[in-house]
Amino acid sequence: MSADYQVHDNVAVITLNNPPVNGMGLATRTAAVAALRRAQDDGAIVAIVLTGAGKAFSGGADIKEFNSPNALAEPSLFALIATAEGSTKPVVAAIHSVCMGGGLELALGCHYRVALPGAQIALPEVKLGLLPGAGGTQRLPRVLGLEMALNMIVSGTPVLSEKLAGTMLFNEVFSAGTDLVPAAVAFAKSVAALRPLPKVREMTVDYPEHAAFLASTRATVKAAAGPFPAPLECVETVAASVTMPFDEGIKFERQRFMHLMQTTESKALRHAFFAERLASKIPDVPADTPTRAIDKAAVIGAGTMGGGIAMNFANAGIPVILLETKQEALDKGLATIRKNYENTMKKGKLTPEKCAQRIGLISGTLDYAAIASADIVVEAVFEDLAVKETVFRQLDAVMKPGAILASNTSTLDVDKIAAFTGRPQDVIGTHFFSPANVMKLLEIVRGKATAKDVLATTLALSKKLKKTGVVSGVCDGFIGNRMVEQYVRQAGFLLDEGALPAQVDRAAEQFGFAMGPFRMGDLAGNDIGWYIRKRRAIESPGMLYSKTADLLCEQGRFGQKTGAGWYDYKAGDRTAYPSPLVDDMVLAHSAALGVTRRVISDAEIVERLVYSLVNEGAQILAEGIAMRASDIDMVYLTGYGFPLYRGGPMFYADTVGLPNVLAAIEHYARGANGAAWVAAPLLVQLAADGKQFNR
Ligand code: T1G
Repeated sequence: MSADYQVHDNVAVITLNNPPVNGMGLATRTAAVAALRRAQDDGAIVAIVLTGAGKAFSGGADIKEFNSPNALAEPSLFALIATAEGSTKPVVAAIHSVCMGGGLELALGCHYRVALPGAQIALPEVKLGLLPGAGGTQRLPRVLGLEMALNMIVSGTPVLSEKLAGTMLFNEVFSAGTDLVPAAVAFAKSVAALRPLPKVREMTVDYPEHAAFLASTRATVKAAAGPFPAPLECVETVAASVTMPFDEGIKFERQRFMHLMQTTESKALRHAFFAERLASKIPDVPADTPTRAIDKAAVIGAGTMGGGIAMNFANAGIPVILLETKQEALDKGLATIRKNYENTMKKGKLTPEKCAQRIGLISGTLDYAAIASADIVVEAVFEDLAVKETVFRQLDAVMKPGAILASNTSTLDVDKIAAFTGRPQDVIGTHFFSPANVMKLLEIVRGKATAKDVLATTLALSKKLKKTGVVSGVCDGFIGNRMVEQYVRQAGFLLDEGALPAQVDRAAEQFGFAMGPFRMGDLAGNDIGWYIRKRRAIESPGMLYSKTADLLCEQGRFGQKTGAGWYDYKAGDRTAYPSPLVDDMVLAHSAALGVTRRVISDAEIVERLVYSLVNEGAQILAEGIAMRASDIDMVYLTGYGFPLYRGGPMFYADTVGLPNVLAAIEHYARGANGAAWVAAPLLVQLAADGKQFNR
């Protein structure tokens, strides 16, 4: 059943029961309406308590249902709310935990609301590109006032129930430890005879100067919303709570909600919501796989990556030992970590206590013996297999049995690294993205021998480190970097054929990338790609590249770290200034190639950059390196600055239509540098079958 029914002392207690968060799916709505009617029809019942089982009162409408007919099937959420509000017996919402979205809207339709402290109260629909679509924009302002309601709805941020005590939202917020249902039953008995039954819809919003307030809010929200339409729609619908009668406001809210449901931006946000949660599901590793305790960590290498990785552990409250080979490097690494924390504290984003606590969790050593008892060790040394071999042989010799041996390699073969040890089952790739203490993405590279509990432990650890863990198989570059190589190849060819770095970056950034390929190279360091191209020229000769990136590196223009790269930089200023020297180098290189440069449209630039990701992603999917297209989307949304409102490269390709993507790829295959365009068989097949990547 999706709604349990019990009677306590002539009070009906209805418990929403649809694990994991009592999503208001059709079955739950149907059962709840039936239970309310049953209480209504039972003469012995004097009042009704509505509550939720498990970890939530309700997490809202069942977003898994959104693209199915059930979402709009009767009884709708509206009908359920109307049944509660129209009851002739008082309905008391009893809230112990998460009460969000449609769950809060249902509670607002009840006559009374009581809660325990610590419950997360929110209308987070805006985070899904929506707005509260079951009366929330009209009822919340009536109980919290225009400003507080508007803030909650436009931000979608939860507020703890005790912070809302004393408002009209809650009639009671009980003290911690109260047994909620008996207390709610007692409250229901105390109001059972009171009439008229209080209805939020009959209240009014009192805000005399609302026009001026709403005008300034519109301007602020419009400026902050960027490409997302929902925030401004939230403002307009909440405004209706003061400018329109209730029923008209409801109609307006419904109309705007249905509009937002159809927007690509909302579909992309809903896709990302589920993709993030799906990424941690591994078909052959059951969710209840036992995990190893991770109470102590170690990191090898105190450079930029090693220091950032160590901070992740400290931020999660896990003591971590940083190992270096030279005291000077260790001291430098620890000093950088301290500076990072102190800078964060100076910005007011970290309390002095937390700053000290985190710094206190990080220690340093030059001695491998000092890390032997760590539960996990993450190697973050130079990206060279020989160097990694030395480290892993040493780790194999000293680490306690059962320790997880992880490599932060960004491209190298994790199976080869595992083979340097006598315990390949304990070896795994944990590819953090720079800056490691900031970027959410963690590519978890599963070796052939990686044990299932090691994988499960690493996935659980990624959650504890507040990372988005995405599992990749072993190949050169895993998911993200293997795709970005094709993206950067196209960027180089575009220079040879007629574009300049600033134009390519501008087109990419107008598409929504946080940073175009050349600014990205200057930030990460152009020498990293240079080194990888040299390695690949030996390992897999014949891969065609533009030579411009090599010409740039031969001049030592590695990017921000050398004060010059694709762009010029001024000391202490991270602004990328187009470089006449580089532009001349590009023009000269085209001439040396005998290429007649042509004007290239921004549209072509975007297609070639994005479809190169899509095409390689299709290949990665077909090879089983990525388990699902949405995992590839998560990699690009959380690690490569792909625009969230477009849902990731594979989702974006689905919205463009795979036949259209394929046609464009076939067009570019006939043009200059066309050899780089070999349509992935999976893409060809899906396009032919009229299917999508994210089915
Ligand atoms: N519908 C369906 N499934 C949901 C869900 C929902 N609303 N919320 C969470 N889940 C699933 C989630 O996919 C995961 O599934 C499991 O629950 C645990 O989630 C008309 C239309 C509630 C704070 O936006 O913010 O109401 O992976 O890992 O960290 O106005 O989930 O286990 O299979 O996140 O404890 C508005 C979204 C909907 C709330 C719990 N509501 N959810 O966090 O667990 S739109 C939301 C959350 C709406 C009305 C409109 C969080 C949470 P699985 P989790 P958690």
